[in-house]
Amino acid sequence: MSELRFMTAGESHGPCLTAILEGLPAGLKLSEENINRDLARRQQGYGRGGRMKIETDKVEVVSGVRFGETLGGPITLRVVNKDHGNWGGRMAPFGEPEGEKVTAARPGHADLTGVAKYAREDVRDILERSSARETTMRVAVGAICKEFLGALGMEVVSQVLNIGGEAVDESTVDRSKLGQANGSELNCYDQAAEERMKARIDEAKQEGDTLGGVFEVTVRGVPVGLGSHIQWDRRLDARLAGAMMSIQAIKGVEIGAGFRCADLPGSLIHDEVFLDKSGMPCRKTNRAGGLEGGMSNGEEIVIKAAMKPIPTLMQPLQSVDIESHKAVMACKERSDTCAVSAASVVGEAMAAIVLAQAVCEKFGSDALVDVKAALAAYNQRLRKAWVG
Ligand code: EPS
Repeated sequence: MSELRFMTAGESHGPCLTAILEGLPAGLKLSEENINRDLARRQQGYGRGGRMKIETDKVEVVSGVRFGETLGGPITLRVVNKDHGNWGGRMAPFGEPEGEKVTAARPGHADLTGVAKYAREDVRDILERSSARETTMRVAVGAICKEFLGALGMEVVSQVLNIGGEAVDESTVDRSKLGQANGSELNCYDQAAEERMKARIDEAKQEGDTLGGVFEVTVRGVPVGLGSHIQWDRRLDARLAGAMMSIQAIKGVEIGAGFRCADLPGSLIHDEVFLDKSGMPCRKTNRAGGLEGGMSNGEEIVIKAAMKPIPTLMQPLQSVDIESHKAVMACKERSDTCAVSAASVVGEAMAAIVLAQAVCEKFGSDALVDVKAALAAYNQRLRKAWVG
């Protein structure tokens, strides 16, 4: 298995968020601007709440990089929570507790199960870590992995397909434009659908409600044969699905035709194989979503993820108080009406991390120059086998 791994730390209103990424090769050029660009993309989106007006997430790289190049050692990243300054001593690591306890658990959040499992008496002890603010660090780590994949000719892009039932007409989307800035406030490539989505978000906000949706992540330029059919935990489709499912509020993942595979016969699902002009195998359809037998087949990898509506409702749902054990309405924390476009940026990051892991497994991870040479030699072998 790959040595590439990462871990995040930090509470939503603690002093800062941190990540350590280990296992990327040395010699990869990095720029803070590219990491910060993705951090800013994650913060944007129609329907985001007040917190995003306070924060301007900027990365600090405090290890593993020298003069803009990776050294091969653990890369430590930090993003300061500006809001921490407004919280006085309420998130202090030591000293007497300050501030009111949160005791009314929100249905749909980690609150109720978290206080039971960790024996806490303040829901804040749970919600601070379960908050999707943690995804800031996944995006920073993912931005670095994207640079690595980019150096090998791969690209990770995304689009929002559905918000609260307002869906994109996928037949009108020019897929070659995915990843290009188009002025959309929802990372959406169907303008008419975006207008409907925004109206739906306005309506939900008015009603004190929240909305989920669907986003899609596409990875282009993927070499044939990442992942493996050999063992369950080496299957790339399983690893990508798990990575998507690990994003807060994700309730469903599809690869390629996904659940549609259940309705259609094999003749309408499997992608027929042809020879391209140069004599290499190719496919004219991609219902497999670029993955067959747990391995990349060289087509675009296409993953969809469904996000549930955020559980913090301004018109709260019925719940229970963990202290008085009385029926109460759930607590109201400042929150977002909809964060599906933010989640699409997190989806890109998770896909990039898993792909970077799989690349390192197959082509090595000490020096970028050696990884590039191993990939080139492999592609040459495949071409030679077919074309001579
Ligand atoms: C988020 C920061 C949070 C929320 C949101 C995501 O900030 P705060 O709690 O200070 O408003 O806006 O988190 C949730 C909705 C949640 O349920 O955890 C972020 O940085 O993305």
